[in-house]
Amino acid sequence: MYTYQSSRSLFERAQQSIPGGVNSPVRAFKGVGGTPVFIKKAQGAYLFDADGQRFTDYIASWGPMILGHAYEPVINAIREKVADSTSFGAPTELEIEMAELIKSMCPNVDLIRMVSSGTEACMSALRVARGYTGKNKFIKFEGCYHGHADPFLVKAGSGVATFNIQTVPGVTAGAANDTLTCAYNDLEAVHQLVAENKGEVAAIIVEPVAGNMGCVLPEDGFLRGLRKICDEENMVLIFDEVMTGFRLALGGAQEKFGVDADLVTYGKVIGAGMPVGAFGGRKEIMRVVAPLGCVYQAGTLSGNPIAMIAGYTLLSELKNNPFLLTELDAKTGYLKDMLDKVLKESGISYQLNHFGSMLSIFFNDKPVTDFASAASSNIELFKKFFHAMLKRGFYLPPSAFESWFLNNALTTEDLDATAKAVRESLEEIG
Ligand code: HOZ
Repeated sequence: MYTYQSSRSLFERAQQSIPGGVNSPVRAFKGVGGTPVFIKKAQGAYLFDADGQRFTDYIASWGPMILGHAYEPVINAIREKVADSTSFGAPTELEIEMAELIKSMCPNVDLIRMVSSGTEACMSALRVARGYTGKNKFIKFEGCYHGHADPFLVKAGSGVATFNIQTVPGVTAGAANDTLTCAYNDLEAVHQLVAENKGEVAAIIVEPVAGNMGCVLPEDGFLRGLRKICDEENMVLIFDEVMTGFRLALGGAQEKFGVDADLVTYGKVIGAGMPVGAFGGRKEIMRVVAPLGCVYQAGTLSGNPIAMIAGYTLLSELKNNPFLLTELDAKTGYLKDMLDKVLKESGISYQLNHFGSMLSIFFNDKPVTDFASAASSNIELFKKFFHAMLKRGFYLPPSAFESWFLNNALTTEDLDATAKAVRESLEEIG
């Protein structure tokens, strides 16, 4: 059973120097209560806390650890590269190789620019869409999270939803006025927003499978419908693949759903967990980016050699061994079926949303298809469930509004043990 010994004292100490004791809000555990677990290291499918206690990891650093932690080829590549210095602020051949590799997996990406985070990628993609179309407004969906740049912090998911922050102080009305929102999966509402703002909407940005309100799937025709609206109205379709890119398929959600976006954003996955992001897409749009065009975007650490070699190694592994993603999906399907059985037997109302290697349990008797339905779930029960799992050594997302991410280091024994822990946890809280 988990004890919080070192984490408690580290959390107290952290709060003296870091806002809320953490460098990203969700990990403070305010969404579930209690003391955050301070991690010392991770290997394969497991996290180890400051006391050396082991947890089976179901967040995979929020996506990128697709093949597990400290994946040997990635670690070896970083070790070798770091001896050549950690940053140059000048171009390298490796950046070209990285761009070429991504293009080989995502055929509709003609040009791609590296940045240092998913936030930066989304913020830059939006600027590009605005610069390209000459329009200011854009549509985002309630409960979707595209990083913390001002225009996206309107009805956002992830920590904003977890802490129920209605309006983010510091985001000016000027920055937020051009953000139009409607419910995920509601194509009719998108049509209405476009009609009400005729000729003013530059882009639609969407998580093609949402992971920031828990895992919420696009309904049949939703993504295709967005594509059609963008084509008809000369708007740029942006897929935020920070969570889904290279995880759902080599070509991400674009490949999985057969829908091409105009611009795509990626995050930590292309650095194998190092601080990286990227945005890319059709060349006629990407040509507006400086220095080709005047849409300015820059970063000294963009294309950082250590981040590039880590990401290049991970993505090459995935590309050269396509069975890895198939295997991961199969493992997730195996776990999902066991969870379904265990949840059904518990008699507790639930929804199990699942796509590829992402899943979420919502304690809800109605389907969860958007933020309103996700938020109508029994959050208090989720909190109890989270802690019941944690004390059994299973680290789930510490928020009812985040997806689980599986990694391929998980063994059948791990998955069986997870199902057993879920059964015990449900008995405990039911
Ligand atoms: N916003 C991230 C997941 N949606 C959480 C980031 C973190 O706390 O590390």
